[in-house]
Amino acid sequence: MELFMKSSSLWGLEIYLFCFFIVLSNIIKVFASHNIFLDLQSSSAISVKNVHRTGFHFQPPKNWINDPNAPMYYNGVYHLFYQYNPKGSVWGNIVWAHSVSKDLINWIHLEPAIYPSKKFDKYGAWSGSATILPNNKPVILYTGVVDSHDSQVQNYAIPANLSDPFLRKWIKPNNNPLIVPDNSINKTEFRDPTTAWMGQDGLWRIVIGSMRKHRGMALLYRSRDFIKWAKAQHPLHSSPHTGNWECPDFFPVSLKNTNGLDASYRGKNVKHVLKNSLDVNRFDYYTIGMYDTKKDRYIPDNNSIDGSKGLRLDYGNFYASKSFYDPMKNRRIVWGWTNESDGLPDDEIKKGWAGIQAIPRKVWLDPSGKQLIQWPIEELETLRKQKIQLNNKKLSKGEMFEVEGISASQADIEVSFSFSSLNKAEQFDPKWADLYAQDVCAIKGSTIQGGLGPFGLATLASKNLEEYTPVFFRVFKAQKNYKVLMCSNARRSTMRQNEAMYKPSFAGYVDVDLVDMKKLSLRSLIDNSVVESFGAGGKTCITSRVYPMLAIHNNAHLFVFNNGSETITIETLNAWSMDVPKMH
Ligand SMILES: *[C@@H]1O[C@H](CO)[C@@H](O)[C@H](O)[C@H]1NC(C)=O
Ligand SMILES: *[C@@H]1O[C@H](CO)[C@@H](O)[C@H](O)[C@H]1NC(C)=O
Ligand SMILES: *[C@@H]1O[C@H](CO)[C@@H](O)[C@H](O)[C@H]1NC(C)=O
Ligand SMILES: *[C@@H]1O[C@H](CO)[C@@H](O)[C@H](O)[C@H]1NC(C)=O
Ligand SMILES: *[C@H]1O[C@@H](CO)[C@H](O)[C@@H](O)[C@@H]1NC(C)=O
Repeated sequence: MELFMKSSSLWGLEIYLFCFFIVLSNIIKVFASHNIFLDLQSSSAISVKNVHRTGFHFQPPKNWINDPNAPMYYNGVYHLFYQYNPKGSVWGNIVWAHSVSKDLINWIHLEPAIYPSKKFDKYGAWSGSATILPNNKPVILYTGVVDSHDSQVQNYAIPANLSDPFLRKWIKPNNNPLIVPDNSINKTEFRDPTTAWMGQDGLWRIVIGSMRKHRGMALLYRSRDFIKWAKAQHPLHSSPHTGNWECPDFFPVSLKNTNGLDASYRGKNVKHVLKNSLDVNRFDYYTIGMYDTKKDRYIPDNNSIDGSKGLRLDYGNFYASKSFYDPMKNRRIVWGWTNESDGLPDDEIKKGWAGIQAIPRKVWLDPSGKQLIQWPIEELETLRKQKIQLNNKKLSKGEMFEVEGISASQADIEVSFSFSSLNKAEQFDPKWADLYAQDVCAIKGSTIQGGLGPFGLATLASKNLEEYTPVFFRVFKAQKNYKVLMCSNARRSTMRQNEAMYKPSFAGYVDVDLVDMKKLSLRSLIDNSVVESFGAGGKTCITSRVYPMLAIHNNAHLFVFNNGSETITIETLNAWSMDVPKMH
């Protein structure tokens, strides 16, 4: 039930629970990546046309989707599998849907690759990852559910025909399951195997997400032949009070450049990243650290903390992410699931679809070594159409102007802001030190005028700002340094009256040194019901799902605003209408 605990006010919480139990008394549990509504999971879509359907984000023609699975590049083709309900638009009946692409933008949807059928996955085929074996043979590891109590095992699947360029058919050999939990493991919290990597000793290694008491853990397994797996004595890493670790992702990053590295890369000048999706609060957290290959343990750097005070891949709606190494362009790419937040399951049934994948992002280590950088893959730029550009425009306090000449409901906009001094930055209240950035954004929204900021974009806005989702910066002076808050605030995103509508003031801090460079950049991908934003070149990313009533299609507007007393200069602004890729 932790899902409901995030309602911003107690009053909202009561209403939420109230509606919930009236409308749907048969919610049986909150599990894995979803609520379960038994009577709805096979209600098929009434229709799929919907004003909030996205234009250029990945989604199938209809129905529910969640976690991205086993992304990979194989013989000229990118593959994306994902958790999918073929029968309806709430979670249920999960299979591995399969789509292929030459450019990660235009997609062909194929038949499901894996679906429950055998003893070892009869009750579910859940998330997993792909590994390309050295003989250029892909193999998928995934979690099978073996009984109605959600007991989990790990299985493998292989392509039926390696000459089929799309690898349409997958076989689940009869020597499955490969891994069953031993007595020390809670078999209902044992899932989401990673891509395997090979150590110097020639053994393959994977981690599997789990928990003991409330300690989240990445259980380590080793194998010589990919078939017989043995659990290592210690997890690769674990951390108390973090709850179950879903969808772990473990990969090396280069200290030298932005190139990606294969999971098995063993060289100098690398750090490692461990990402976990924390079931308790539904965000994707990561640490940066050192992989001690002798002890087979991962040790986060001292300034990189596990759990909900740590770094997030995205400070908004982004979960169950998974990365892969793309040998074609020598980069690492991360996919993440962005769920709906427009209310009750009834709304999803009316829409006929639920869930999208965020735009794939190239990911690499910041030169500071302290955090990752993420940036939309360059292929996205092929969808850019009409462009408008402007330079050197000043915005004084309270000023706002409209970005006209592009489609504001489906756009890519990049702005770089500068200012001449930090003197007007507001004081950072020491009481906020223990709050999440999101709570500070709730206190200091875009309508509360400030010193240096708030300034940024008002996206998916109605003409008179009855509705809008501001994405903005606000600079504070703290005791020792400046703190840069980046917000993507959905509080005023829709006029729709729906108590279950989730309208969080998502926010994160941006680790930049403004003393030397008095500049901040912002890029937002706006797509009907998504605002996916990248602050300071991808240091802080925030994705919001919003459901405007007025600011739709041609009635959506896009503004740049400044509500701080320090004058802001827009050094450059480039914005494009975005085309719709082929997805069928
Ligand atoms: C495997 O795929 C290739 C290429 O599509 C096809 O020509 C061949 O007939 C397939 N083999 C089988 C056994 O289906
Ligand atoms: C195993 O995990 C489930 C789900 O989190 C929990 O309800 C149960 O109490 C756990 N069992 C043990 C023995 O810890
Ligand atoms: C990190 O902290 C540990 C324990 O406090 C200490 O032994 C170690 O030297 C520190 N490492 C670095 C790189 O500061
Ligand atoms: C700026 O502040 C004013 C005054 O509170 C408010 O009316 C306006 O909506 C704010 N602008 C934005 C984009 O939030
Ligand atoms: C997405 O939906 C919102 C609103 O219902 C929930 O609060 C989130 O927990 C949920 N996110 C995930 C990853 O399930």
